[in-house]
Amino acid sequence: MHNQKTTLKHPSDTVTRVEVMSDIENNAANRDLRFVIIGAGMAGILSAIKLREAGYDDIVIYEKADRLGGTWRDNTYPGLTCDVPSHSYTYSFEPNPEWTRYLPPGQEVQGYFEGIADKYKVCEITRFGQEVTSCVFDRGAWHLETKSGLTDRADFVIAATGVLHHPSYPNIEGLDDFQGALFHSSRWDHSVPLAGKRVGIIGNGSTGVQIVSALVGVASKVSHFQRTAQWIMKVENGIYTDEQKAAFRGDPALLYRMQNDETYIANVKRFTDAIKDADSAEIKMIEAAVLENLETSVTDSALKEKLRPTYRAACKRLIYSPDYYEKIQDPGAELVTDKILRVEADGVRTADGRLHALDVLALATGFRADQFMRPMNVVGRGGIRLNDVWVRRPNAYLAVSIPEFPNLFMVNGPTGPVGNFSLIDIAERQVAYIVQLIELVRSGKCREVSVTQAAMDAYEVRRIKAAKGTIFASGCRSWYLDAEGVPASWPWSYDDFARAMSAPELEAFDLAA
Ligand code: NA7
Repeated sequence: MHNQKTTLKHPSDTVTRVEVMSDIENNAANRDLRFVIIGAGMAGILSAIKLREAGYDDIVIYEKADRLGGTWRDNTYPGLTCDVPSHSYTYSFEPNPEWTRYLPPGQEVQGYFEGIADKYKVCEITRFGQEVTSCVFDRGAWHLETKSGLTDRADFVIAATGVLHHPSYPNIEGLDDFQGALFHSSRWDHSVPLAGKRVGIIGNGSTGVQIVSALVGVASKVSHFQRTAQWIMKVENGIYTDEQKAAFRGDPALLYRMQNDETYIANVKRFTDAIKDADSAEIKMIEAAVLENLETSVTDSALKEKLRPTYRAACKRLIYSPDYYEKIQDPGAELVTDKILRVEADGVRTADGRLHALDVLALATGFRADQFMRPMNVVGRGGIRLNDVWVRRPNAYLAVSIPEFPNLFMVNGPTGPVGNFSLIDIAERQVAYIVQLIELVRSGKCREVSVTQAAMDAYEVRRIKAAKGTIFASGCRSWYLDAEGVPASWPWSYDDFARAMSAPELEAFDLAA
């Protein structure tokens, strides 16, 4: 091991990069590195597959639940649908000819991940029912402890703990007084009957909208409590016929084209370019399409006004729905926009004095998107605590690395791209980047790798400045915003992200011996 800093100038400096790679190939001495991956959702499964592919075999995944799947395991609410087209919501190396619809039902996505985990024998290296509570860096290694008291040591930790993972419960008076069934949308209680019942749903993000669409016609009455009108884009969710699926199965080139749909990719790029400019034609097009649909689909003028958003489209995450406007006009549905005063034994009392009598109340109130791997106690070099580092806002260099937390990387960590596109693609790029950083240790270039404080600070200054100019900061409340109202999502384009992830700029990293 040596102490010298590697001087790779830029990701496009291919000559130097080739040298790094051949160093790695020539140096097989350091292959007994141990890896802990935290979380067996989409990103954890991916990390395990890619680490093995890179030649590492001492890997364990700690998963707090008894099943893999992450968000697709936790969310089982009626109507659950991924808002990314199914063929784009796959690992690039595992296309799936069996998707039944343009936008996949949640259960199918869960099934997809279970199938991949089986194929790549991911469960064999997963310890289920093990919640990591503590992760402390000491004398060159990470020391982990789980809730049940299991301890472990690792050279590298990959936190694949998800973004929308910790339910956000609303601060509404009287929730405990409700005598009916009450649960968060991501903790749906399937033992509670819904047919013929009066169901209330608080929240109209993607989740609330999907639940309402699914329950109208099942419940005797659906009361949808809306605090802020949403931009809801009509997207038909067509089925793939047996003939189409057979064609996908029999023609890998066709399946590849489905997976890499040029129109969809172009739309994602246009969209991510547009978020940098609230006056872009793209955002105006989205607004025009949504408002036209509102105009033509909703007949009652009072309801139309209640549904009309008063801020810019894409400020909050855009909602896709084939039928929400139709469903909310059903005689069995009511959009309630009066402020919620409190929850009482029999239902929800609104500011107009009305009691909305309910048997079931679902809280589709979103997630605490600023938690990431917390509440885990994560302690880096010299006893530095992640909770203290993140006291103002969670952050990480390019969403991946934190100063003084060597050999710990995040997938879908803070400030990464989250938006109306596939997080799988984002995670694949991040994992490829992380594997390149790990290779620096395997090749003997260093023992510890983490971003320098200077690079982190410069990144944050640049990021926050850019973030304040994005559509996300154009005047709405959303889970994209941190406690100071600064958007936490990647503020640049998709291409910028792909470029940043193509190879680490080694000058930004502290490569310690
Ligand atoms: P979101 O998009 O965070 O939506 C949460 C919803 O809950 C939103 O409509 C909020 O209203 C509403 N909310 C939150 N707290 C309250 C209180 N106290 N009173 C009334 N209404 C409240 O969560 P989702 O689960 O729908 O979607 C999360 C992501 O999952 C989504 O973006 C996709 O990526 C998949 P607000 O708009 O803040 O007025």
